[in-house]
Amino acid sequence: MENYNFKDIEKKWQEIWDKEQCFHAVTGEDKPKYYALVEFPYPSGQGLHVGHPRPYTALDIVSRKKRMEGYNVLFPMGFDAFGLPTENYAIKTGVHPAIVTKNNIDNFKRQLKSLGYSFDWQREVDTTDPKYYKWTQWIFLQLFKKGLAYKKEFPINFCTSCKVGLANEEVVNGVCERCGGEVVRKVKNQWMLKITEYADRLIDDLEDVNFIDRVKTSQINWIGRSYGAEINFDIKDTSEKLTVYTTRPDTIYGATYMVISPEHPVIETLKDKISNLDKVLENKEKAKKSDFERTELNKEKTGVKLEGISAVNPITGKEISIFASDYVLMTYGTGAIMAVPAHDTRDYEFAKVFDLPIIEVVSGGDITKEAYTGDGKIVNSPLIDGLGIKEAKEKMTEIVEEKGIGKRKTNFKLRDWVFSRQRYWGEPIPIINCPHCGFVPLDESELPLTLPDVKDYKPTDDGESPLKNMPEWYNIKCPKCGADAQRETDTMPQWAGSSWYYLRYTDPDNDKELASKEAIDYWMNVDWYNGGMEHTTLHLLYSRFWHKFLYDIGVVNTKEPYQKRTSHGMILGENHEKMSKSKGNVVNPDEVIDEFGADTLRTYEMFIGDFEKVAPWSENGVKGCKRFLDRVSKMEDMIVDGVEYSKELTTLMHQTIKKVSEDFETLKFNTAIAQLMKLTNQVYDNGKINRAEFRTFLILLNPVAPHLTEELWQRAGFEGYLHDADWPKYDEAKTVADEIEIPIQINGKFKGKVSVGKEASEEEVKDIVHKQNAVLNIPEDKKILKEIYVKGRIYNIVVK
Ligand code: ANZ
Ligand code: ZN
Repeated sequence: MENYNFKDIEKKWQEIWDKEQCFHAVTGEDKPKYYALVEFPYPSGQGLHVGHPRPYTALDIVSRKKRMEGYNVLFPMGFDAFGLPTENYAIKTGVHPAIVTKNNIDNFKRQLKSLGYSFDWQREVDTTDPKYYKWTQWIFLQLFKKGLAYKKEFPINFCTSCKVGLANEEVVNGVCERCGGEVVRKVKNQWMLKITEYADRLIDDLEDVNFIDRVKTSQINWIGRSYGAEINFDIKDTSEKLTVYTTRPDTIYGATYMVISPEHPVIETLKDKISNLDKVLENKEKAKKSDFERTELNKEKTGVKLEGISAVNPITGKEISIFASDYVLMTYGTGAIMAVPAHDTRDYEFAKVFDLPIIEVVSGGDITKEAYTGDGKIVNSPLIDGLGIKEAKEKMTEIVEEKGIGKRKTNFKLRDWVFSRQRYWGEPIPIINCPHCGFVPLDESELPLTLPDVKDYKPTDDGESPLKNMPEWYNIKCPKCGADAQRETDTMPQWAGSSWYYLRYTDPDNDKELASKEAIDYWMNVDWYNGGMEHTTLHLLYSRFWHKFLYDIGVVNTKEPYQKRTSHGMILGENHEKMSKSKGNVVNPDEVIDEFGADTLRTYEMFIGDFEKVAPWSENGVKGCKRFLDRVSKMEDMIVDGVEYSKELTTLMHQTIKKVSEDFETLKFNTAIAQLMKLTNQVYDNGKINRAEFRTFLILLNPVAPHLTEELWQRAGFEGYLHDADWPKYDEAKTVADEIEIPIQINGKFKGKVSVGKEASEEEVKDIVHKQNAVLNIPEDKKILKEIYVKGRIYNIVVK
């Protein structure tokens, strides 16, 4: 091949793969199955980003290799197409989001196909297709029927710019994750999902899966399980109690005051006794900020003392003051704390502002300077003095339980999942609100409940969904009692559709079930799931939660959806910054493919660096990969006959098969490619490659550069299609060279090399060295004093 004509070659093979449906996975085939999954994209108007091909190529490599190893591989693709950008575009242009979505999906598909992925396109899913979201709604109904979906007045994070309620995780650094707009607290009646019921299992079952450590850690931290106690503090001269949650019952002797959240209900209960109620209520008004702002460590501590009431420390019997401050959240623990300023940084700062007593109860620090949060022995605490923190915690918990003033308690940072969105472009929530019957689920036979056409996609002025403008849609008779009732107008969050899509791929056209039992049993679990680090808290948690629920109601057969989870690093612009339009450093994959070809883009993105780390784009790097493939294409001119590996290349062939096979499984795509480049260089040095070697080489490179290798395979006249070939095997013994090169030194100076058997004795080596006198060139008058052979390393000669 003179010119590596990638355009024709790539087009040709993509058409063949498509026409012959080469990568269609058949359920139930009598081979071991392998399910490889990548996160399906949100089909934005911008099209594919060069970040997408990194994970997609990686698992395409894995999938292609697994097929050649004899697995029945499921490698599906689809679109997570509900969501805000499409809706915002619809608001701006008036074009129906379904049309925008269709166009965007078409564009994404064209781009994905132009990259030559071995996706099974027959199993494509689209979360906005009523045939798909019928089952998203069905899952919601099952959650509702099991009491796991409920509606609650809830102070939510409300984005003032998107005019939409946000889950905690959509609030990043106090602003809206999507638009950067200001987020305020707003009380709204919201659908919630009880993910907290699964909190323990979501942590404990991580034991049984193979997720990379940082992914496991992000799940565990997000759930935030802590062990402690709830302890009751009497409010003096009343029958009321304040219950606190503490992880440090061992420090109770140091609890010199209490703090309640400004929203705590005791304020209402005891309003007649609180003499400065005005100030207390004013403080409550001021606390309407995000949890993030309220708990920031270095934020100035503000609050107000509740005059007229006080509490009693149940262990010391001392009277202590009660404050209300926004650093205590109503949404965590009991909304009240016992403050231990000597050993808690926030309490310390607060005590300094309000000049409150600080009593050391753990030795080891200097509490005149700062809170001591380290380890030490308990002091100033008669019942537990001298104990370490761990034993003291346990002992104090027992004491508290014996005295009947508290109990052991496990707490979680994880909150229930706010499942309502006041938006149009999402799955309608299939619930009817009847004045007599309350919330009535839509009959399952009426699913899917499809989105009606609306005139305007904007939320209403008071932030309700555009469906709230459609009485003709939401007015309905109650299915239970026939009274006038209303449909729910909130829609589901984008997280809904992606919480179970991996199940739908197993049986995407089923209209009787979300997927057949046969398909689920055959394909699940997902063997390997790769996706972005940014999805390893929420998406992963939500889908694991739904999966566990589906397990509990007998729909799926496994406790966890994903056996293995890995994450790739982001691809940055050439200037090492995140790619963005405003920075002008965005690379368009279409342009790269047009100029260099899909195989080059694939090779480059796999060669770009350590898969798990961020990597800056480099045009020179792209060109380097193109040169490599050009060299590969010219290898066909160097082919010589041979049915087994030649003596010169045997070792390198076995080494390469071994390295590539292992590296493709362990995210080391870059070093696998480097090894293939090394082999290529050797072939060029030798000026030839035999058919057996070329055949193996093409198989090894195929998962990375599938078009070029298929073409070369066909041109060389090898049997069938390359992607159907068997993955080559290596012989461990042959990965170590039989012959090794030994440098010769005379008086410490390098004089040349000899080639010897790797197990050769000193005598044999000496023999060879002396036969090569030309290399040594020792003058007649010099006398050899000593010769030393360091086995396998070096041959030293000392002359006089
Ligand atoms: C006394 C104490 C002493 C505490 C000490 C800590 C250190 P994690 O580990 O995150 O669960 N706390 C409890 N409820 C709170 C709320 N609603 N808002 C703000 N803070 C709250 O943290 C539990 C600790 O956070 C609890 O233990 C409590 O302070 C505080 F040396 O109680 B601790
Ligand atoms: Zn009714």
